[in-house]
Amino acid sequence: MSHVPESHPRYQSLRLRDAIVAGVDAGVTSPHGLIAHGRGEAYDYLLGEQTATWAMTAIDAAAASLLLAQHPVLSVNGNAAALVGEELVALSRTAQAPLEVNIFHTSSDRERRIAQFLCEHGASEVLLPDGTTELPGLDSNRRYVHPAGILDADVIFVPLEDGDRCEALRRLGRQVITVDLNPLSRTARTASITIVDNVARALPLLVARVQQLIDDTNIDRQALVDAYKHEPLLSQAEARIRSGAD
Ligand code: PTJ
Repeated sequence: MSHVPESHPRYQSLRLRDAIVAGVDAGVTSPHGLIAHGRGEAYDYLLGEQTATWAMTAIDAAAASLLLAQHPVLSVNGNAAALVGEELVALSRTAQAPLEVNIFHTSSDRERRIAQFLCEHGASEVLLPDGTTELPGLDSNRRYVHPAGILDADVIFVPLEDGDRCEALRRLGRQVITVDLNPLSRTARTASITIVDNVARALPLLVARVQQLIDDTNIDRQALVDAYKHEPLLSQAEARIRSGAD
Protein backbone atom coordinates (compact mmCIF):
# COMPACT_ATOMS: atom_id res chain seq x y z
CA MET A 1 0.00 0.00 0.00
CA SER A 2 1.43 3.39 -0.93
CA HIS A 3 1.47 6.02 1.78
CA VAL A 4 -1.94 7.59 1.28
CA PRO A 5 -3.34 9.08 4.51
CA GLU A 6 -6.93 8.05 5.33
CA SER A 7 -7.79 11.75 5.50
CA HIS A 8 -6.99 12.13 1.78
CA PRO A 9 -10.17 13.19 -0.10
CA ARG A 10 -9.54 10.46 -2.71
CA TYR A 11 -8.57 7.81 -0.15
CA GLN A 12 -11.09 5.12 -1.18
CA SER A 13 -10.28 5.50 -4.85
CA LEU A 14 -6.52 5.42 -4.19
CA ARG A 15 -6.93 2.36 -1.96
CA LEU A 16 -8.60 0.49 -4.82
CA ARG A 17 -5.82 1.56 -7.20
CA ASP A 18 -3.33 0.12 -4.75
CA ALA A 19 -5.29 -3.15 -4.62
CA ILE A 20 -5.26 -3.46 -8.42
CA VAL A 21 -1.55 -2.64 -8.65
CA ALA A 22 -0.86 -5.20 -5.90
CA GLY A 23 -2.91 -7.71 -7.91
CA VAL A 24 -0.70 -7.14 -10.96
CA ASP A 25 2.44 -7.41 -8.81
CA ALA A 26 1.17 -10.71 -7.37
CA GLY A 27 0.46 -12.13 -10.83
CA VAL A 28 -3.28 -12.27 -10.06
CA THR A 29 -4.44 -9.36 -12.22
CA SER A 30 -3.61 -8.86 -15.91
CA PRO A 31 -1.82 -5.59 -16.81
CA HIS A 32 -4.89 -5.01 -19.02
CA GLY A 33 -6.83 -4.93 -15.77
CA LEU A 34 -5.24 -1.56 -14.97
CA ILE A 35 -6.82 -0.07 -18.08
CA ALA A 36 -10.18 -1.66 -17.29
CA HIS A 37 -9.96 -0.26 -13.77
CA GLY A 38 -9.24 3.25 -15.08
CA ARG A 39 -12.31 3.07 -17.28
CA GLY A 40 -14.35 1.97 -14.27
CA GLU A 41 -12.99 4.87 -12.22
CA ALA A 42 -14.20 7.36 -14.82
CA TYR A 43 -17.74 5.95 -14.76
CA ASP A 44 -17.69 5.80 -10.97
CA TYR A 45 -16.73 9.47 -10.82
CA LEU A 46 -19.65 10.37 -13.08
CA LEU A 47 -22.01 8.21 -10.99
CA GLY A 48 -21.07 10.09 -7.82
CA GLU A 49 -18.99 7.24 -6.32
CA GLN A 50 -21.88 5.93 -4.27
CA THR A 51 -24.31 3.05 -4.42
CA ALA A 52 -27.49 4.39 -6.01
CA THR A 53 -31.06 3.12 -5.63
CA TRP A 54 -30.89 1.30 -9.00
CA ALA A 55 -27.92 -0.66 -7.69
CA MET A 56 -29.70 -1.53 -4.42
CA THR A 57 -32.68 -2.88 -6.40
CA ALA A 58 -30.29 -4.96 -8.51
CA ILE A 59 -28.46 -6.19 -5.40
CA ASP A 60 -31.79 -7.34 -3.93
CA ALA A 61 -32.63 -9.22 -7.13
CA ALA A 62 -29.13 -10.69 -7.38
CA ALA A 63 -29.20 -11.94 -3.79
CA ALA A 64 -32.62 -13.52 -4.30
CA SER A 65 -31.59 -15.06 -7.63
CA LEU A 66 -28.50 -16.67 -6.16
CA LEU A 67 -30.64 -18.25 -3.43
CA LEU A 68 -33.37 -19.35 -5.85
CA ALA A 69 -30.82 -20.99 -8.18
CA GLN A 70 -30.34 -24.76 -8.39
CA HIS A 71 -26.65 -24.43 -9.22
CA PRO A 72 -25.23 -20.93 -8.85
CA VAL A 73 -21.56 -20.31 -9.70
CA LEU A 74 -19.37 -17.26 -9.02
CA SER A 75 -16.91 -16.53 -11.82
CA VAL A 76 -13.69 -14.80 -10.79
CA ASN A 77 -11.25 -12.88 -13.00
CA GLY A 78 -8.07 -10.99 -12.14
CA ASN A 79 -9.70 -7.66 -11.32
CA ALA A 80 -12.46 -9.11 -9.17
CA ALA A 81 -9.98 -11.22 -7.21
CA ALA A 82 -7.74 -8.23 -6.46
CA LEU A 83 -10.58 -5.88 -5.49
CA VAL A 84 -12.99 -8.21 -3.67
CA GLY A 85 -11.31 -11.59 -3.21
CA GLU A 86 -12.35 -11.85 0.42
CA GLU A 87 -15.95 -10.81 -0.28
CA LEU A 88 -16.23 -13.34 -3.13
CA VAL A 89 -15.16 -16.08 -0.74
CA ALA A 90 -17.76 -14.86 1.78
CA LEU A 91 -20.44 -14.77 -0.94
CA SER A 92 -19.49 -18.28 -2.05
CA ARG A 93 -19.89 -19.58 1.48
CA THR A 94 -23.11 -17.70 2.25
CA ALA A 95 -24.86 -18.43 -1.05
CA GLN A 96 -23.33 -21.92 -1.28
CA ALA A 97 -22.08 -21.16 -4.77
CA PRO A 98 -18.72 -22.51 -5.95
CA LEU A 99 -15.99 -20.14 -7.10
CA GLU A 100 -14.61 -20.71 -10.60
CA VAL A 101 -11.64 -18.95 -12.14
CA ASN A 102 -12.44 -17.78 -15.67
CA ILE A 103 -10.21 -15.21 -17.33
CA PHE A 104 -10.09 -13.43 -20.66
CA HIS A 105 -6.32 -12.88 -21.02
CA THR A 106 -4.92 -16.39 -21.37
CA SER A 107 -2.51 -17.51 -18.63
CA SER A 108 -2.70 -20.79 -16.77
CA ASP A 109 -0.16 -19.42 -14.32
CA ARG A 110 -2.49 -16.54 -13.47
CA GLU A 111 -5.44 -18.93 -13.16
CA ARG A 112 -3.54 -20.89 -10.54
CA ARG A 113 -2.47 -17.71 -8.74
CA ILE A 114 -6.06 -16.45 -8.58
CA ALA A 115 -7.15 -19.81 -7.11
CA GLN A 116 -4.31 -19.69 -4.58
CA PHE A 117 -5.15 -16.07 -3.70
CA LEU A 118 -8.79 -17.04 -3.04
CA CYS A 119 -7.65 -19.96 -0.88
CA GLU A 120 -5.44 -17.58 1.09
CA HIS A 121 -8.60 -15.54 1.66
CA GLY A 122 -10.47 -18.54 3.07
CA ALA A 123 -11.80 -20.48 0.07
CA SER A 124 -11.79 -24.23 0.61
CA GLU A 125 -12.21 -25.09 -3.07
CA VAL A 126 -11.81 -23.15 -6.30
CA LEU A 127 -12.76 -24.61 -9.68
CA LEU A 128 -10.30 -24.15 -12.55
CA PRO A 129 -10.77 -24.77 -16.27
CA ASP A 130 -9.64 -28.29 -17.06
CA GLY A 131 -8.20 -27.28 -20.45
CA THR A 132 -10.57 -29.43 -22.49
CA THR A 133 -14.13 -28.60 -21.40
CA GLU A 134 -15.51 -25.72 -23.47
CA LEU A 135 -18.53 -23.47 -23.23
CA PRO A 136 -20.26 -23.59 -26.63
CA GLY A 137 -20.56 -20.43 -28.73
CA LEU A 138 -17.49 -18.66 -27.37
CA ASP A 139 -14.08 -18.17 -29.05
CA SER A 140 -12.10 -16.35 -26.32
CA ASN A 141 -10.12 -18.02 -23.53
CA ARG A 142 -13.24 -17.74 -21.41
CA ARG A 143 -14.62 -20.75 -23.28
CA TYR A 144 -12.44 -23.02 -21.15
CA VAL A 145 -14.41 -23.99 -18.07
CA HIS A 146 -14.68 -26.61 -15.35
CA PRO A 147 -17.22 -29.35 -16.20
CA ALA A 148 -19.03 -29.00 -12.85
CA GLY A 149 -18.97 -25.18 -12.73
CA ILE A 150 -20.10 -22.50 -15.18
CA LEU A 151 -20.92 -25.14 -17.82
CA ASP A 152 -23.53 -26.71 -15.58
CA ALA A 153 -24.79 -23.60 -13.76
CA ASP A 154 -28.22 -22.02 -14.04
CA VAL A 155 -27.23 -18.68 -12.45
CA ILE A 156 -23.73 -17.29 -13.01
CA PHE A 157 -22.30 -14.24 -11.27
CA VAL A 158 -19.76 -12.58 -13.61
CA PRO A 159 -18.45 -9.29 -12.23
CA LEU A 160 -16.45 -7.14 -14.71
CA GLU A 161 -16.15 -8.65 -18.13
CA ASP A 162 -16.21 -7.52 -21.75
CA GLY A 163 -19.45 -9.11 -22.81
CA ASP A 164 -18.57 -12.11 -24.97
CA ARG A 165 -19.20 -14.75 -22.33
CA CYS A 166 -22.28 -13.00 -21.01
CA GLU A 167 -23.79 -13.13 -24.50
CA ALA A 168 -22.83 -16.81 -24.92
CA LEU A 169 -24.35 -17.73 -21.55
CA ARG A 170 -27.56 -15.86 -22.29
CA ARG A 171 -27.82 -17.66 -25.65
CA LEU A 172 -27.60 -20.91 -23.69
CA GLY A 173 -30.55 -19.74 -21.59
CA ARG A 174 -28.62 -19.09 -18.39
CA GLN A 175 -29.26 -16.29 -15.91
CA VAL A 176 -26.29 -13.91 -15.68
CA ILE A 177 -25.72 -11.43 -12.86
CA THR A 178 -23.03 -8.84 -13.42
CA VAL A 179 -21.49 -5.81 -11.74
CA ASP A 180 -20.42 -3.11 -14.17
CA LEU A 181 -19.98 0.62 -13.70
CA ASN A 182 -20.75 1.19 -17.37
CA PRO A 183 -24.50 0.86 -17.95
CA LEU A 184 -23.86 1.02 -21.72
CA SER A 185 -21.49 -1.94 -21.92
CA ARG A 186 -22.43 -5.13 -23.76
CA THR A 187 -22.26 -7.05 -20.51
CA ALA A 188 -24.48 -4.57 -18.67
CA ARG A 189 -27.05 -4.71 -21.46
CA THR A 190 -26.96 -8.45 -22.07
CA ALA A 191 -27.00 -9.67 -18.47
CA SER A 192 -30.21 -10.70 -16.73
CA ILE A 193 -29.38 -8.54 -13.69
CA THR A 194 -26.83 -5.71 -13.78
CA ILE A 195 -25.58 -4.01 -10.65
CA VAL A 196 -24.31 -0.63 -11.89
CA ASP A 197 -21.93 0.10 -9.06
CA ASN A 198 -18.30 -0.31 -8.07
CA VAL A 199 -17.70 -3.97 -7.31
CA ALA A 200 -15.81 -2.88 -4.18
CA ARG A 201 -18.97 -1.24 -2.78
CA ALA A 202 -21.49 -3.71 -4.19
CA LEU A 203 -19.98 -6.98 -2.97
CA PRO A 204 -20.19 -6.35 0.80
CA LEU A 205 -23.80 -5.20 0.31
CA LEU A 206 -24.60 -8.32 -1.72
CA VAL A 207 -23.10 -10.65 0.88
CA ALA A 208 -25.09 -8.91 3.64
CA ARG A 209 -28.31 -9.08 1.62
CA VAL A 210 -27.91 -12.81 0.92
CA GLN A 211 -27.39 -13.41 4.64
CA GLN A 212 -30.45 -11.31 5.48
CA LEU A 213 -32.62 -13.30 3.04
CA ILE A 214 -31.40 -16.54 4.61
CA ASP A 215 -32.14 -15.25 8.11
CA ASP A 216 -35.56 -13.78 7.30
CA THR A 217 -37.63 -16.43 5.54
CA ASN A 218 -40.63 -14.07 5.40
CA ILE A 219 -39.01 -12.06 2.60
CA ASP A 220 -40.41 -13.12 -0.78
CA ARG A 221 -37.34 -13.86 -2.92
CA GLN A 222 -39.23 -14.13 -6.19
CA ALA A 223 -40.84 -10.72 -5.55
CA LEU A 224 -37.36 -9.18 -5.29
CA VAL A 225 -36.41 -10.70 -8.64
CA ASP A 226 -39.68 -9.52 -10.21
CA ALA A 227 -39.17 -5.98 -8.89
CA TYR A 228 -35.97 -5.68 -10.92
CA LYS A 229 -36.66 -3.94 -14.25
CA HIS A 230 -33.55 -4.21 -16.40
CA GLU A 231 -33.84 -1.49 -19.07
CA PRO A 232 -35.43 1.21 -16.86
CA LEU A 233 -32.74 0.75 -14.20
CA LEU A 234 -29.92 0.93 -16.78
CA SER A 235 -31.57 4.06 -18.20
CA GLN A 236 -31.58 5.67 -14.74
CA ALA A 237 -27.85 5.06 -14.40
CA GLU A 238 -27.18 6.35 -17.91
CA ALA A 239 -29.27 9.47 -17.23
CA ARG A 240 -27.22 10.14 -14.09
CA ILE A 241 -24.00 9.95 -16.10
CA ARG A 242 -25.31 12.21 -18.85
CA SER A 243 -26.77 14.79 -16.45
CA GLY A 244 -23.46 15.41 -14.74
CA ALA A 245 -25.49 16.05 -11.56
CA ASP A 246 -23.62 16.31 -8.29
O1 PTJ B 1 -8.51 -11.22 -15.61
P1 PTJ B 1 -9.01 -11.19 -17.03
O2 PTJ B 1 -7.97 -11.67 -18.02
O3 PTJ B 1 -10.30 -11.94 -17.21
O4 PTJ B 1 -9.31 -9.67 -17.43
C1 PTJ B 1 -10.27 -8.92 -16.71
C2 PTJ B 1 -10.58 -7.59 -17.44
C3 PTJ B 1 -11.46 -6.75 -16.50
C4 PTJ B 1 -9.27 -6.87 -17.73
C5 PTJ B 1 -11.31 -7.94 -18.75
O5 PTJ B 1 -12.50 -8.61 -18.45
C6 PTJ B 1 -11.60 -6.70 -19.55
O6 PTJ B 1 -10.81 -6.26 -20.37
O7 PTJ B 1 -12.75 -6.11 -19.27
P2 PTJ B 1 -13.25 -4.75 -19.99
O8 PTJ B 1 -13.64 -5.01 -21.40
O9 PTJ B 1 -12.30 -3.63 -19.75
O10 PTJ B 1 -14.58 -4.48 -19.20
C7 PTJ B 1 -14.57 -4.29 -17.83
C8 PTJ B 1 -15.83 -3.51 -17.43
O11 PTJ B 1 -15.80 -3.40 -16.02
C9 PTJ B 1 -15.89 -2.09 -18.00
O12 PTJ B 1 -17.21 -1.81 -18.43
C10 PTJ B 1 -15.53 -1.20 -16.81
O13 PTJ B 1 -16.21 0.05 -16.84
C11 PTJ B 1 -16.03 -2.04 -15.64
N1 PTJ B 1 -15.31 -1.83 -14.39
C12 PTJ B 1 -13.98 -1.56 -14.21
N2 PTJ B 1 -13.68 -1.46 -12.91
C13 PTJ B 1 -14.83 -1.69 -12.23
C14 PTJ B 1 -15.86 -1.93 -13.17
N3 PTJ B 1 -17.13 -2.20 -12.81
C15 PTJ B 1 -17.39 -2.27 -11.47
N4 PTJ B 1 -16.44 -2.05 -10.52
C16 PTJ B 1 -15.16 -1.77 -10.84
N5 PTJ B 1 -14.26 -1.55 -9.90
